[in-house]
Amino acid sequence: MSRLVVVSNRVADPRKAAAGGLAVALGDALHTTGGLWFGWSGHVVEGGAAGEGELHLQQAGGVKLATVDLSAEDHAGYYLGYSNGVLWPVFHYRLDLARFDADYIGAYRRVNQLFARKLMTLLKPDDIIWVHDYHLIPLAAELRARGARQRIGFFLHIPLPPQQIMTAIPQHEWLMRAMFAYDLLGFQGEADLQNFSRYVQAEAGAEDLGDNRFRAFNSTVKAGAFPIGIDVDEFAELTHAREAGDMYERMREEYSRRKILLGVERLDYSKGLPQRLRTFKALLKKYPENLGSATLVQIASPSREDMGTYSDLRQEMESLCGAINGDFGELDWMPVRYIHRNVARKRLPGLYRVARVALVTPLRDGMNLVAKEFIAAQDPADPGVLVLSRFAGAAERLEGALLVNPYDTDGSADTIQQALQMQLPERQARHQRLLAQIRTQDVHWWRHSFLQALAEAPVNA
Ligand code: ADQ
Repeated sequence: MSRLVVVSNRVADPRKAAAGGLAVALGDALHTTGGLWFGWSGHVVEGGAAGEGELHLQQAGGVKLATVDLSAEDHAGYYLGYSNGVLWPVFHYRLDLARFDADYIGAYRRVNQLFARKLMTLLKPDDIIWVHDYHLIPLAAELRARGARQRIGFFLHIPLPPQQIMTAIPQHEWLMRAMFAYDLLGFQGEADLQNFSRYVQAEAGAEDLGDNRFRAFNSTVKAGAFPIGIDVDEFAELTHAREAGDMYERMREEYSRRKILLGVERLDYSKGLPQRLRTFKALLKKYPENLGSATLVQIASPSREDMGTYSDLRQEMESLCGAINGDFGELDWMPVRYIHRNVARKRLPGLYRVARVALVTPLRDGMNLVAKEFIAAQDPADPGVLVLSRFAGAAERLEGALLVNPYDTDGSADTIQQALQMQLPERQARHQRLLAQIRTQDVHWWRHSFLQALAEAPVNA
């Protein structure tokens, strides 16, 4: 069996509980093949030379972890700059938030070259290489330039926008050419795959060879939609563990006379948080029977705090929450509980289970795993209702959720009211359908189907 090599911006020790479902799922595959996980160490070296970084090797059970430090200059240009200041906003359809600073692209290339150089020293000829996400689009091209002949696959965790948006990136042609150095490109959904197909045919004159194979720049790449899932059994187990149980009991006691609406995400502008608060305010105005009862528990964990757009969002959230509580709150009822912190992974299921309605309303999201975790954590005898944005990748397949357009404040408020009013038989029927879906396409299915497609793809080397 070939060894699996996973490359991603950050590396997690798969043995640690905090690592999360993705790390555990990749950890399984790495473990069985005696694999290697390569990425940035998370260390930023002040005054370090650009394009240089020390390589650290560590054994984590059967898995080898290889990480590289970054100089402060590279971190600023590659991570904060090009990855999160250009690619993240543009791929989430937010051209207005992109900063096309000419220095960023140099750092992005430099770090991908650094990774390729270091990784080459660790590769074996029959390795299978799986590269993850927007930080590393040119990695395969850099590896190929250094002689790598292994199979290389890429999975994009975030959306791929339509051609008209992609082409606003000054280096979009270079990025597109780099994608053709892979043997397999995986996207979250059919919409992303279609965007890719139209984009490469229109901009590169790529030939559609059928079966989602495209030929351009003297290479052939196979593309596919591989919607990521969660480990449903692991999550169900977490739901019954002590930490989740404690959380559930505490919340149930505290909110015994209320209906909890729950939001959980990183504080990111793609997640539609201000829009959600405005919708909640509209709900209270339009359906006053919710006054004194409906409580929005909004957990938003700190994310990319050293970027201006994120601190602006933090301020906006604080002011919106304050205004709603000030206008609608009573001495014995606060409409919004806003917590700007991480919740321990083991406690999350308890929170999901106590919620009557989950609000998963991103403006744009590759998939959204919170939606799936919420479903997995419900009590099938008395499940909560999932209100899901039509712009989350998850909406392509989660039939049974109530879909909303998060830009439509009034319409979304109506749908939330419908969720709050939904009777038990309908809640149960919807939940059953949702649970069946997340079980069919869980994280193991995702990994197997991607790796199988990669093993079958013709190699570009
Ligand atoms: P994210 O944008 O981070 O992921 P998501 O898919 O929802 O979004 O995953 C977030 C994970 O972090 C979930 O497992 C969730 O439980 C956890 N989490 C979020 N907020 C938390 C909090 N406050 N406290 C504790 N845990 C929290 C990117 C893409 C998504 C895609 C995933 C996986 O943007 O579209 O679904 O990768 O491919």
